[in-house]
Amino acid sequence: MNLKKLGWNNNLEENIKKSHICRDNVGRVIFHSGKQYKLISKDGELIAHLSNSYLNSIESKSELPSVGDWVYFKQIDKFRPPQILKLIPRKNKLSRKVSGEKTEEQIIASNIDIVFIITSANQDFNIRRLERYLTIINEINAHPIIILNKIDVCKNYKKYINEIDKNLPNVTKLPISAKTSENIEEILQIIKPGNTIVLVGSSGVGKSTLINNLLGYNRQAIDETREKDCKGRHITTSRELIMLPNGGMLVDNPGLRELQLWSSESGISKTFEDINELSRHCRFSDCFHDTEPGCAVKKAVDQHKLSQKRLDSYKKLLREQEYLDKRRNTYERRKKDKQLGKMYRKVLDIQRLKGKKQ
Ligand SMILES: Nc1nc2c(ncn2[C@@H]2O[C@H](COP(=O)(O)OP(=O)(O)O)[C@@H](O)[C@H]2O)c(=O)[nH]1
Ligand SMILES: [Mg+2]
Ligand SMILES: [Zn+2]
Repeated sequence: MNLKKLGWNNNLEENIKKSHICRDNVGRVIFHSGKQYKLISKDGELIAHLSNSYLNSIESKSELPSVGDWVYFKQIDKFRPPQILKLIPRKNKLSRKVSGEKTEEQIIASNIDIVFIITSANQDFNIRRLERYLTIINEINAHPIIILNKIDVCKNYKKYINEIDKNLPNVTKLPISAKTSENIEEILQIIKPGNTIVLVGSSGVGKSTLINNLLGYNRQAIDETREKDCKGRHITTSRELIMLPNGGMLVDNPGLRELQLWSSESGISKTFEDINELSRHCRFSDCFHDTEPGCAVKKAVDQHKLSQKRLDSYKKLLREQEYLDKRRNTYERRKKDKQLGKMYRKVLDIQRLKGKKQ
């Protein structure tokens, strides 16, 4: 197996050199379930287990290897599967807040080059949702590409393309049909050997159909039952790195329905560069673009140079970010308090033991 085809690069090479890790002992996570990890290495696929030393060394779940991560593994004795000993630092990671009340990070995939944002040319299409995806992707410095699918059943799909042009300038977009293979060639040209690509988008937009088309056989389950309401169900149950025949790797996604921002400060400013640029001309540097006098952003809205909806969307994402930052800070402080408590009790125990001995 050629490691470069799996995404290996100079940065990673430098990294293992510094840690004196041999290239024979690095693998990329294709899939995992609990402590069991399916890796692909120079010598092909193998199953490895997370070592106890790894588990003991981490402070939060986000430090566990996830799909797309590079890890250092070793066969310690021949009676046990190879052990994962270390995580090789990630270039980036796509994460979300775990669903529900907890403010904890859940990693979807790591070391990502490109994200395909799939939408379909029907009622699924929603500029605000695309903006949200873009914010998250820009934050992690991956290259976003909007894919407008199902153009075979939409006579006037150009109106969606115009909408993208108008609202999301400078974003690469591609109209396709995963079913009839229209423009599939262009997608294949985008994907270079060694590229890691994550597919995001609501369920039913055709992510699995597109993957099957690119692979040339039916690997991913497709839900035909709800085709009429265009919604689809989540039937992709596990996340996995899928190798394409011409090189390149894809990650299909189960359940991104409630995709929430995790960290996205720079992602917001990159996605809303136009608003950022305008705000430099506001009279007050901390202008909320609300009722302040001399607001250049509001002026642009009045002059129809910027849509009110885009401004609302920008503010909404900022508010969400702020709320999440606060919650995360509280969560992290509580975690630290817990750790301190644990340490304190340990010290007390040791002192007590010492006392007994004397
Ligand atoms: N007409 C048409 N239907 C498609 C296309 N791509 C996917 N579909 C249909 O959309 C439904 C959901 O597709 P699926 O790949 O399961 O979506 P996923 O939830 O995003 O993985 C299925 O009924 C597919 O046959 C397309 O390009 N054109
Ligand atoms: Mg699917
Ligand atoms: Zn302003």
